[in-house]
Amino acid sequence: MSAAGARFITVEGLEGAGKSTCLATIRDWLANRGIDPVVTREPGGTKLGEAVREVLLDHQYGGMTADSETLLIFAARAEHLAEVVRPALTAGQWVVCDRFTDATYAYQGGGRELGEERIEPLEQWVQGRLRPDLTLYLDVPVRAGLERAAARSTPDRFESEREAFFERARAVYRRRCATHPERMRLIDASTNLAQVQQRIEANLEAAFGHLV
Ligand code: Z5A
Repeated sequence: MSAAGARFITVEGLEGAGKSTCLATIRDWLANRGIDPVVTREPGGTKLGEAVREVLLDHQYGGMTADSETLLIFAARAEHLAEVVRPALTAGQWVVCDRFTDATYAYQGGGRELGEERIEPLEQWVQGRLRPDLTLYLDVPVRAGLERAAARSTPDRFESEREAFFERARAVYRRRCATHPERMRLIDASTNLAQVQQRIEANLEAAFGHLV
């Protein structure tokens, strides 16, 4: 598992929640303490993972079943853990990941209505006991997030889903923050960027301030 001191941080949120800003804030906070983390993403982070990501986001595969989608995500995750995440943690490097398994619970479990009982065994199989040390979930009302995301780029296969899909995903994220208080923090991301940034820094300080 991780060498003493190395930590695994994940960032979650619906479209337009502001994950990119959050990742930059985490990187700066760590850099100010002399830590240069591995910053990575899911799906992705490896050659195979990036290829799977392209398939997942491509409208061409719009008819994919929820089962196929979930299995592809976990295949990419297995590769990502083996090639990137576990080696870094073992070597004592911090890892910051844009989305991880909470996204599968939210999007496939909630959005696609697979339910968590389909995802739990895969999580166990692929991750064993590995869980993030801290997960920052940026919470934003669905419509506000979609408006922010739409202003940025053409919608991909997920971004083209109906609002009800994202409402279900948001409900799962919020519920998981309540049921996993040891590692998940809900951050109100509906306000201006400076305020969101302050909340992120406060959470990092509370979780790791005593370590770094
Ligand atoms: N997916 C899945 O289904 N299951 C899984 O297990 C995993 C993933 C791991 C790709 O992920 C898709 O994969 C994703 C779920 C699925 N679905 N989609 N779409 P992704 O992480 O690449 O997807 P994304 O949600 O599109 O992420 P993003 O574009 O990288 O980041 P973001 O959080 O959506 O937003 P942002 O780029 O940081 O911000 C968006 C815009 O809003 C930008 O112009 C900002 O300047 C603006 N913004 C951000 N915060 C604020 C505030 N506070 N005020 C005002 N404006 C703001």
